Amino acid sequence: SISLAGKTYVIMGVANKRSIAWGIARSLDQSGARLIFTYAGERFEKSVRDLVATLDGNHELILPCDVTDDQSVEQCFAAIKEQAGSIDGLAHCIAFAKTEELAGNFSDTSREGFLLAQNISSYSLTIIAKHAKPLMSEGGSIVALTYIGGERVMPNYNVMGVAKASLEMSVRYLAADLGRAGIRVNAISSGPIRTLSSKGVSDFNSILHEIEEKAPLHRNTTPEEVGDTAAFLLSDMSRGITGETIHVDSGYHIL
Ligand code: 0WD
Repeated sequence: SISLAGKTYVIMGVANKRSIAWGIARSLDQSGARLIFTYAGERFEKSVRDLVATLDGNHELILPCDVTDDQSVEQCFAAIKEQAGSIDGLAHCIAFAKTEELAGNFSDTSREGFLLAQNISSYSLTIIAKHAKPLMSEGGSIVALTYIGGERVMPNYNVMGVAKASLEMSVRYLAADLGRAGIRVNAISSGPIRTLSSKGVSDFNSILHEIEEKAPLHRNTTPEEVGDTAAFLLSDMSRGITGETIHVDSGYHIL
């Protein structure tokens, strides 16, 4: 694996051991990086702390960060600055939509549900980038997670597909904005993976089955595969890449 010894990264969005953020955490931990974790609310604190204790490295900074709350984000990054000084990058692995809007007719999407999905799943990247920027004075790398439902219509992905389209465009505008500061911003478009969040997508099993049937590699994506690509994007190996969306999806997107 890539060596990330001496580097510090913030990982946002570990909910449990199935989280894609956890796959990223394991890859970065194996590469020798120092990690800082953020979780959404109190109910996730214990499970995140217990999981982090199982990693090889000693990662002590584990902080709350509710991305719907400007003050929470500001306080989180102030604490990171105080306790870690600078960081080399960040992984944004956060999304949310109401379960009832991940099924049925897209035209039934409520205003509130639409705005909630955009707020947590897309706008959050921008406010995080704003607060992370001063901590990356030597340059850095930001990675966000997206899904092909943000490029093409996929069954039941609905309001989240629109939020992912917005997230992917935010990646490009942020890349253009932060490039002068030596900060790169990229997305990983992951194939479907069974997690807490994906459980909310109606008929998720058929989506997994379709990948096995049709994707060039005829198997589903693992969190480790996404983790290793994130390690690459967060490392200097990818120094020429910004504003990009890399598909880690067994090749499904070419079909
Ligand atoms: O098939 C999949 N699972 C795919 C997921 C395919 C392609 C992309 N993705 C994306 C998701 O859309 C998301 O952006 O990967 C990212 C991570 O999702 P996941 O690993 O599938 O889901 P999960 O394990 O439920 O993690 C989602 C996180 C949780 O972590 P924390 O530790 O923060 O609780 O998003 C968090 C949620 O709690 N989250 C929030 N974090 C901060 N503030 C908020 C919030 N207000 N709301 C939800």
